[in-house]
Amino acid sequence: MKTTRRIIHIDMDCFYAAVEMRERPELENRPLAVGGASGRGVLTTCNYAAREFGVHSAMPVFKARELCPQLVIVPVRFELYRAASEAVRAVFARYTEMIEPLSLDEAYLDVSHLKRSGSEIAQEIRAAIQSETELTASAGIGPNKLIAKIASDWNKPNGQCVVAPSKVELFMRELSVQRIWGVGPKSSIRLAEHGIKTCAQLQTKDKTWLAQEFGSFGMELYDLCRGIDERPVEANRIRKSLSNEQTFAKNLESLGDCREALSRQHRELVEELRKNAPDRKIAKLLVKLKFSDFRRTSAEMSGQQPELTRFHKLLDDAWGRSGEPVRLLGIGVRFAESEGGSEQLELGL
Ligand code: TTP
Ligand code: MG
Repeated sequence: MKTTRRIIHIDMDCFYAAVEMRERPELENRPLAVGGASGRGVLTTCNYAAREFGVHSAMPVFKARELCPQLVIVPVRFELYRAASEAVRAVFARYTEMIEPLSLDEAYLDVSHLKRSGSEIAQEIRAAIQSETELTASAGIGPNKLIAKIASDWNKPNGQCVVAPSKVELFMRELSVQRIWGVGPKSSIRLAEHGIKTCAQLQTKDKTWLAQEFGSFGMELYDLCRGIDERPVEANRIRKSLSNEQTFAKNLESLGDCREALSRQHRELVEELRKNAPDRKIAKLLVKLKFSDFRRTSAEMSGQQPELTRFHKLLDDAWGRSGEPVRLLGIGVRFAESEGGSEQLELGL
């Protein structure tokens, strides 16, 4: 018999932009974006006033300015967001030890052991976050990670959504397959070719078909499209690697463009290593690419020092395997083996 779990997924609202508005109240009611300073001029995120104009994260600055000429764009101030993130996690820690952060602004909480309802707990956590950090958060409450994460998006910003176990079937039925964890653009295109857009449609396919189409992920999909997800909330995992990935609003056409982007991501990676893993021994350096046709490749080498020249060499190798433009570039390190868990932290910058 499986026990029923209660998982809360918390996601801060327009996180970097919200912190900037808190720091500069005069910006509060104006369309505001963060980022845009880096080489290719892409926004990291924006507030909800800016979203009304159609502005969104990963949008090139020139496009955002076209849509919203009065947009205020401020540079990223990572230290501030990290401090805010720590304050938010301190609130979580008062409720449960089972906290799995996914990034600075989101985390899963397992509150199965608590007596009160998940909804009540989420409400209280969000109120505490707001009074202690002046930032708002949204929450999803459900019987597993999959449902909780999808639900936290439902009543954003500053809202929450509960999906009781008895409501899972209904919740999944109309859900777009794209909402399922692990279903990327390539898979959703493939599914659409078979006339499958919703989870209900995907539920009609048997395991054999799913395995043929998606390999081992097909077995996971069989469960996920039914709202079944047994992944535990993994607290305190030891990070095995640190990486920085970026999907580009406009594909990188040349090796030169890739090198430029890689250099920028390298600076961020080194900074993150200094802050977050100063004592860890590096074992491997890696670069990964996703091309415009969605094929992926990666290259890695042994190495203890994250030197830019070595990453450039890896990039050259990986890039040479395809003539396609690049839509995603990742750079990272794997740490030397240490005891315990297996977290991979994506900065997603
Ligand atoms: P998100 O939770 O995706 O976005 P958000 O918090 O800005 O807005 P929402 O209200 O829709 O949740 O990401 C959290 C933060 O992570 C975001 O404020 C900026 C940063 N970020 C990146 O660095 N790169 C990205 O590609 C995205 C999407 C976000
Ligand atoms: Mg967020």
